[in-house]
Amino acid sequence: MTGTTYIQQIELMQRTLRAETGLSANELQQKYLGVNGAFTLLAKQITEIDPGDRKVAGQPLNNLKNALATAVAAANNPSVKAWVDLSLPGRRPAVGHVHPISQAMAEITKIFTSIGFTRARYPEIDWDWYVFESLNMPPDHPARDEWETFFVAHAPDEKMGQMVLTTHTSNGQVREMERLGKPPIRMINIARCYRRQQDVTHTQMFHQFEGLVVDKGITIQHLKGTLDYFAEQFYGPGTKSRIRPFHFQFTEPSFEVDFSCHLCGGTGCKFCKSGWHEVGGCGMVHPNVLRAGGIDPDVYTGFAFGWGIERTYTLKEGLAIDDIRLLYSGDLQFLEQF
Ligand code: FA5
Repeated sequence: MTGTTYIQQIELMQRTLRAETGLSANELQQKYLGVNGAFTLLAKQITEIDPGDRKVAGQPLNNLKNALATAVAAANNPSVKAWVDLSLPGRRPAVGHVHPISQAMAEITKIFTSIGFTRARYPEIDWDWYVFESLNMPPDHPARDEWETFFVAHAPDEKMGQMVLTTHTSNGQVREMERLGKPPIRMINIARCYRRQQDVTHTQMFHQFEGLVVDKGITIQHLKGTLDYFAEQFYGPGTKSRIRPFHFQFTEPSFEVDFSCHLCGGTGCKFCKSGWHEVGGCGMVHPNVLRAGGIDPDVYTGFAFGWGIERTYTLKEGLAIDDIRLLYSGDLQFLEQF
């Protein structure tokens, strides 16, 4: 007999056992596990198989025999009330899937890399220099108050300052300028960020994606074109972007970015503000930031933008999530929907 035929016989016995719903535990013991039982007889036949195949063929027989012996023992144990029904179908193990924010990160990466951006990754625990000072926020500048910062208990560096948990992905701007040495730069930096904030629209740990483009002759038109392209790709055809004057220390001029609401088509509904959603900030890179990255602002210009992924994603069609903390609650009933 071949090993395959032997395994087929075990499978046949398994099917037969499943159909034995009318037998008591003692009858099953006698018919299958006793000295002349089906298992004993099949076990003897293993000597007919090629010795090299015996281990592989014998294992499933032992597994099945042990399962039946356990069930029979349990049924004979007076403390076990319920008879184990071998005919019941097995339980399917839960299969996980990629977290919705990781799905969004993959989608955002694809949208930008398809137009020539390169995905960058920079430290999530970084020096004050990259997070604030090189971004035109000298020590004690009041603009720093906006980033409710977690400081790391680590000896400060003379030039780099203190270590902080990155409050935004803008720390990648000067790092990318240093990495490349000179333009052209087309970076998309996606990372975790941290702030001392917690409510229905804020979490202490969240994600941002940061775009940075620096080259000769870059204007606001390039920025607006990129925002419109992203709006259509991520939210669907017909979605528009709009920029409103704002203030960031590291961009001049600076804007807040809105996308038209794809749920109401921009007419206004309970999910948006008069047809628009606010998603993040953007602007033309401040000359001081270019200088901090070793780039001459008289030769090159650039734009940058930065958005929260949680907010960007929850606005996507059909995902009207009213509390972004749910995303990190570990609640499977919630997460399995995505
Ligand atoms: C910034 O972080 C700027 N670095 C953005 C930027 C980049 C401007 C480049 C100009 C040029 P702001 O603090 O507004 O900006 O945060 C941007 C977005 O991050 C917010 O609109 C929001 O969507 C998200 N965000 C900020 N804090 C939190 C938080 N605690 N939880 C969840 N999302 C947050």
